[in-house]
Amino acid sequence: ASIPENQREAWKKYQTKGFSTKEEFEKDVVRHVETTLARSMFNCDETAAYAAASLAFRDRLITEWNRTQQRQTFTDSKRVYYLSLEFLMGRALDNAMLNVGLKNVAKEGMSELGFRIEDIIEQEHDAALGNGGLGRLAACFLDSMASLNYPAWGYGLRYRYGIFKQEIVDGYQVEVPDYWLDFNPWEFPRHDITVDIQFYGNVRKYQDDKGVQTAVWEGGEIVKATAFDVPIPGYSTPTTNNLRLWSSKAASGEFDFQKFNSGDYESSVADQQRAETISAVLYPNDNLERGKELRLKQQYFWVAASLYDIVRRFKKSKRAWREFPDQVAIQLNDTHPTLAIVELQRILIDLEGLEWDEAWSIVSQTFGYTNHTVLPEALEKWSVPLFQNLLPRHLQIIYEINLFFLQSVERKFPKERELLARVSIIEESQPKMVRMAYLAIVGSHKVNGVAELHSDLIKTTIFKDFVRIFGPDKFTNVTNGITPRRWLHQANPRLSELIASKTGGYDFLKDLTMLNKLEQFADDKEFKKEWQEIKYANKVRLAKHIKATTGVTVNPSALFDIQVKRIHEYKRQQMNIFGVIHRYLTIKAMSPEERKKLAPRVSIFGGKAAPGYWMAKTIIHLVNSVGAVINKDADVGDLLKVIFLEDYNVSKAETIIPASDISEHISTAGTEASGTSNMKFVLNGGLIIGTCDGANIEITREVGENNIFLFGNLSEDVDELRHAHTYGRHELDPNLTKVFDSIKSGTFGDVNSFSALIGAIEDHGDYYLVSDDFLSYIQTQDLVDQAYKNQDEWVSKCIISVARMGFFSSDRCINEYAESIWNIEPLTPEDGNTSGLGK
Ligand code: F58
Repeated sequence: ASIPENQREAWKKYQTKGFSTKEEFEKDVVRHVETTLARSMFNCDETAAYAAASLAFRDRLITEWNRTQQRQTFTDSKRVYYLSLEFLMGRALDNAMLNVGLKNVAKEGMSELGFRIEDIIEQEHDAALGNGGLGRLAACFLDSMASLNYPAWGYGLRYRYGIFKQEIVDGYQVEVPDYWLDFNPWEFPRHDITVDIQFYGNVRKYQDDKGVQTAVWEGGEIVKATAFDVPIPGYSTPTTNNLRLWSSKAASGEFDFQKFNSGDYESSVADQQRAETISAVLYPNDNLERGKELRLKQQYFWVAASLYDIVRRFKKSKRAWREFPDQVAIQLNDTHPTLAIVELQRILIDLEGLEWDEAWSIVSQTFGYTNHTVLPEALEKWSVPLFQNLLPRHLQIIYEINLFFLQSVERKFPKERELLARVSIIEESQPKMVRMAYLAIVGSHKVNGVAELHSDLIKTTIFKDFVRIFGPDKFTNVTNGITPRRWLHQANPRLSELIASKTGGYDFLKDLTMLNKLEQFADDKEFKKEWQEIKYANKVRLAKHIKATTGVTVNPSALFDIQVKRIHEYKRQQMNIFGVIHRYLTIKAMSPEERKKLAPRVSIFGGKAAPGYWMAKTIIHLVNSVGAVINKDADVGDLLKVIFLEDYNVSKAETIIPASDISEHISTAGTEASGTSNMKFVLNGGLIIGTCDGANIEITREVGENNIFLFGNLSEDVDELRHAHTYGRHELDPNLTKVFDSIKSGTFGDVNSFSALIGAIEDHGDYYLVSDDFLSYIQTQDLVDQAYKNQDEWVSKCIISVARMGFFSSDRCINEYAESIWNIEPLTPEDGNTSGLGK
């Protein structure tokens, strides 16, 4: 329904522009307090002030959002759709204020109304719809896509519960549900945009008069998907993109009235609840797949709704189907959305009547697949019987895809029987399994890893056969990046300001390679002093947080050594805490004179363990138990403190990361696909102690070997070492044995609690090579101590490192995807002047 020409003048006259001055902002805030929040004048606490300020910004964003969408529709440009089951967004208000360039306006406005902007920002609950790196990467990508003016949409699930809140009770992790939707001013419910999603049922095949076979998927159950839109503002651009999250509801509406009237109230409510369960909760596993039916249901629900939406938008353009890949690029964030490949093929052949080959050519040109792991336990597989029951038509199509694929392999490599079994999308196990990564490879035109080493590894290990089959050009690398807007400007405003003062304003936030201008100040006394002051202030801020949350006093002049990330054996937090115990034992054995020469250290840990990952929970327990002993040992005092920070999340990361002197990225070589917090820490002027793994390798190439503390075995040696552990004699490093002895003697409480952790290393082959790397780890930590003593040199290293981090902007990364995978161009108002309500 469009307004006729005659009436449009009136519309144009009152077109919303959104506030741009302090006065207009204040007016919006007061209006929202009085009307939207229905509060009487002057009855406003910090929660209400946060709500009103957010609503004022939301109004502005949605106006920009509308213009962006009109522009994209008008120019009919190719769009990219980023499909991710996780978007770890964190807080939105601060980001929105900075990206639209009105933080100062808001700050002064709020202050006139009686509030401190910092307190208002703190009111916001994180949007924590993700587990870790993969989800946060998706959030950084949204920021970059909008900041670079790409016509891009994110599609995800609107979980009612995000990643659980972690509490530490008596040293143990306790999970508390994260109900974050109580009040969320950042989403727009679109009750008019709904899609019916089908599950279960049967497939009936019949022939029409012309003998053409058609498959009809019928019966089963229908669940309704409703869209919720979250505006994504670009930094200092006219673009506000969209993140569309789907929420599930029973198709029948509130509840089944027939059942209700016939007295079956309970079961009518049960239907409703079963439908709502689909988008109820984020699965809290990080790098582990468990094959639960509800998870597959989530995947199909989200993928089917998103594809319906994408296809509907394409159809409005009235183009021929073969032009679909010129208009649409779909990126699969890991294998979780792989069903999209099957669903699009189904739409084209079953609903739109295309021939198989024509449809398949469209499908396989549309998709790109990003792999994020080589860990076998994280590769998705779904049991065929489960599939058969839930998505019978999709299973048939998968079998067809597999048949045609295997036939082509057979033609190319006629004599290689085992090859067919190895690359089959269906694994011939008991029960049979659908290998989602293989399906994703077969159905995409590009497959990429997320750091150079990782992309090489997938080509030579898990996907080796596919490189032979499809040729090497299908496989590529796009090294991850992070958005400097959130991870420098927002998290570390003072450092950002200092950099701006030396590089000619804030342009570096749009072109991060401009940081290289800092290198000339690496020996500038005045500059170094300011640099150090900022780091110190950031450490003071974290020390306050530590005091407030743990009660422990830490000295901000001590070296802050931080490892914050999901707890996982491959990430080796256990090696870190064993190193801390080693340090403790060393200090205890020293004379008071010797102790005076030591550099004081604060070892800081943070991260969640998957609720069912017992070994990870044991690591958390050990860290807390070690902290409890060391922190109250008067012998040690300030020389060593051990802190476990509860409930690590995006907003806490913004406080923690700028406060590091050294951060730990110490995964067993070849296991961490990329890592992205490594980039965040260095960008904030901290150095790294790390293994030759993931993006650490490229960080080393950029900042130089002298500015990073690398240690440990290389990925090419890992197999050999593991083999030796299993079949040879496996002698532990004597330093590690001493650490184990002290744990076993009860120094840190109940011995049995930690026996599995020690057992994994002593008796079960030390799969993650903790012992093999231990000596080199503690020796390298000693080098860190030495280096830190020379503050003058240390600060120069930090400055040089920051100056060389330009490569790791997610802007660079998104431009690479746009050029080599999506084939899309940026779109700004100059490119497409929209008539009517547009600019
Ligand atoms: C992470 N994967 C990688 N997966 O571990 C990390 O090296 C990389 O930097 C990052 O992706 C971005 O590329 C990761 O976070 C998950 O959390 C999945 C969640 C869903 C289940 C399987 C693991």
